[in-house]
Amino acid sequence: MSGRPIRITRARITPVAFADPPLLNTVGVHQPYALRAIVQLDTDAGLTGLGETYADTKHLERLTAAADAIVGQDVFAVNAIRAAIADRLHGDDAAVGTAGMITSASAVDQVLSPFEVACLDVQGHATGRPVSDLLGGAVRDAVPFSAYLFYKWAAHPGGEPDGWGEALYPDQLVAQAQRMIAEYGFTAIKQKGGVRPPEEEMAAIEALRVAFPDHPLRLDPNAAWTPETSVKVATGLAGVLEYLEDPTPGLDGMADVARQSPMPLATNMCVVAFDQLAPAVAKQSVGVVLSDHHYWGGLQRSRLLAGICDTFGLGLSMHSNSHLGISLAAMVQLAAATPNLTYACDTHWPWKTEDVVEPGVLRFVDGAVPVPTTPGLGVRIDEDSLAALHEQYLRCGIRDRDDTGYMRSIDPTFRVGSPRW
Ligand code: GKR
Ligand code: MG
Repeated sequence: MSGRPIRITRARITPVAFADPPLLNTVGVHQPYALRAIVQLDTDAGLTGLGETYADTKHLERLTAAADAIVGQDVFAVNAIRAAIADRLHGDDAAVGTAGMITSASAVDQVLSPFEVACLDVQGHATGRPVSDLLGGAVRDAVPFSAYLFYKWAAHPGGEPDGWGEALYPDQLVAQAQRMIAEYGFTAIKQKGGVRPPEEEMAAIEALRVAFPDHPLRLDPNAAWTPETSVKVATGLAGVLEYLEDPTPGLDGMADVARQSPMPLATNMCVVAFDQLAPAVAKQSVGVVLSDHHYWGGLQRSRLLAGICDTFGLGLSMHSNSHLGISLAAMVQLAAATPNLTYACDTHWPWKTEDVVEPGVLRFVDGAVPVPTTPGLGVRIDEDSLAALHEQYLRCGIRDRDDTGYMRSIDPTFRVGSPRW
């Protein structure tokens, strides 16, 4: 291989919208469409790399500015690309809530992420190696994911039922889990909470334990509980949960709960950026960090996070928002090359019915996605699907994720509180 740089000639950013069921969480309900931005990075070598990220208005504006700033950079010079993005965003880098409930992640790292993934995709194509090889090499040939259960309505108001049916009570959640596990083979279960009163959510977990005696179980109320409520739930579910995710807001509240909790606490809310790691370790707020390359600055910086977690004895899992195939491919390549990522990763995958990648490459076998071994991420864009989902974005009118606003358009009395119970 020659040492010639591979220079970025253009970064195309296409916002897309894909159908999303009415999944409930503590801040409201998913809108009928979820938004993503697809990045296609063209280079002077004729190779194009793919990336995927959020598509909220402010984030799109920053992506567009960054796309302009990185033209001419070498895809192997990710440090220089990050510096160019930081420089361009300087003065406009306040954290915004692009990921629903995640509000304090680094803007520079969020913007860098899809470009870094696309650079690695190009590097992989140029060298003939899968991205996992560029991250240190795969240590597993398939990446396990968990069944991600949600309380949900049967349909969006005025819309057609989505096929999954209503899930507001324990038996309905068990039915949801049974179907998801039958279809995908998941070997771990995550229950999204913060929706029903805590005792009902505990009953749902107990029902899942009876139905699935051997599946590790997790509960994530997205900081909906006071420390006192959190401790009650944690002690009530001793020996049942593998970890309790973000029961209460803030590093201090989490530390308070952690001291009294029989199981580890996990987070994708109070540790979402590098500067939050030192205080979290000092306060012993969490036992497990859920990584997410979309806000930790891409795959290489997520490996850096993994190293820090390893050093300080923190467990590592992986967070998910509603996403498409480019993101799943990136998550799989990263997880394959991260030895200490020992928990089954989160994914919203079963909830979506549309995509922008050619089908067939990403599939679930016994709850795990076999790691693509072809060059780059291993997925290819389907230009017709990309165009159709872009049209859908233009038509649907949604420009920002707003679970609370959508919920209030249906139930004007809906109140958000963290903590709520
Ligand atoms: O999609 O409603 C959702 C989730 O609640 C998501 O917004 C969270 O970011 O899944 C996430 C979590 O683990 O907190
Ligand atoms: Mg979470």
